[in-house]
Amino acid sequence: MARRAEKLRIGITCYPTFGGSGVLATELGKQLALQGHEIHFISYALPYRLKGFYSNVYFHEVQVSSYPLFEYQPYTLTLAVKMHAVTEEYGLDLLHVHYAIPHATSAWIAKEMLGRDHPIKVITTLHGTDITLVGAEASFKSITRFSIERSDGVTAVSRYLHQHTVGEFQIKRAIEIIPNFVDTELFQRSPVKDCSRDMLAPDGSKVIIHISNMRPVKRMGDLIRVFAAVRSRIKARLILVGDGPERAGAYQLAEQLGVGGDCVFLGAQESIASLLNCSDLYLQTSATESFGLSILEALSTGVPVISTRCGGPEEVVLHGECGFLSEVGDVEDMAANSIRLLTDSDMHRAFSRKARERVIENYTIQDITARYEEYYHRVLQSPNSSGR
Ligand code: GMT
Repeated sequence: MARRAEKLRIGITCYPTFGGSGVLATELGKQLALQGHEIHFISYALPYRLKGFYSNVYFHEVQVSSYPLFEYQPYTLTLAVKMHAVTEEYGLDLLHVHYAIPHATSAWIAKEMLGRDHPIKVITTLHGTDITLVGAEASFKSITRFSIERSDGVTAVSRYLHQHTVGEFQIKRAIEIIPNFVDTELFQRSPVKDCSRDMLAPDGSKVIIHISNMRPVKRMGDLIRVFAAVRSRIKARLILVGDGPERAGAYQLAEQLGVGGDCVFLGAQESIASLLNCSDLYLQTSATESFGLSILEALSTGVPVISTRCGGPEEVVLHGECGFLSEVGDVEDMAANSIRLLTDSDMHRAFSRKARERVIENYTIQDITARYEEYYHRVLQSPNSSGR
């Protein structure tokens, strides 16, 4: 896709902690900066993927004030104030917010504060639970809908999320589908990359990996049961990366099922690429998943994927070609598919090759960033969301 020459000043807001939407937003910002755009991250903390210095990248910390009257800090407002200030000070062309709640609402407030004649545009990228769980709660639903309708541009990371948004919120406006991406240079099978496979899985065990923030939606019980069934047939280790409320329960269940010794709970890690580089299989058992960024990182590294049919993964994983899909909760099927892949080296090699090909053809950081750039220019040329 041909790149537009015009350089933009873009404010990006995301959750700075571990989580796919923050990762995606940060990598997008870094890639846009490489193209010469000026990027201003606006959040309450430095995004964790933004360690180090990057040319054309600025960070603006939202101060969260404490006042005895506030049991809950009004972050939505302080964020809006910072967006407004940064837009004025640096002459931003657009605010691109990731995860609707409350970022899209803050951006709308900032835009209103800038006044009717200000040319700023707001683009909201919907990521997942901002639509499927949190945003659909009664306490958020009307403001989520309002903020989507009032954004100048809206993108969703999968067809599944697009459909879900339109159905759940009766959205009439256009929503652009721009899928997530991965850095295929960083995430690739490499014999020289540090892997520590012997430490993770001594005595030639197969390595199954899972990466998530371990919330109920991930169905960690299913994950451990799938692994226990696999372990009863072959020597394997389950590497669990990330942390969250379901971690303790998963640990207990692994002990109960007698596979605790083969489950390695690593907690949050930065070196995901190295860990995937020494993995044989990626396992995910989610109830719903708008995309599944870790799936993409696994496929890019040539790691076949076992996943549930839970939305986005059905668009990314080609069933029977680079992974297998099962119904949500079908532990037996996922275990059988895992065993097939881990015991048939020809099948594993073919799936691994197809996985990498699939990512290179559809989900590279360069191609998807170009799609965002093209969308930015389209939105910048369109009339204001409120018809002004
Ligand atoms: O929605 C969440 O659970 C959090 C969110 C995040 O911030 O990490 O994850 C969502 O966005 C990711 C990036 O687009 C997607 O890869 C995840 O599939 C999606 N999570 C869910 O839909 C459960």
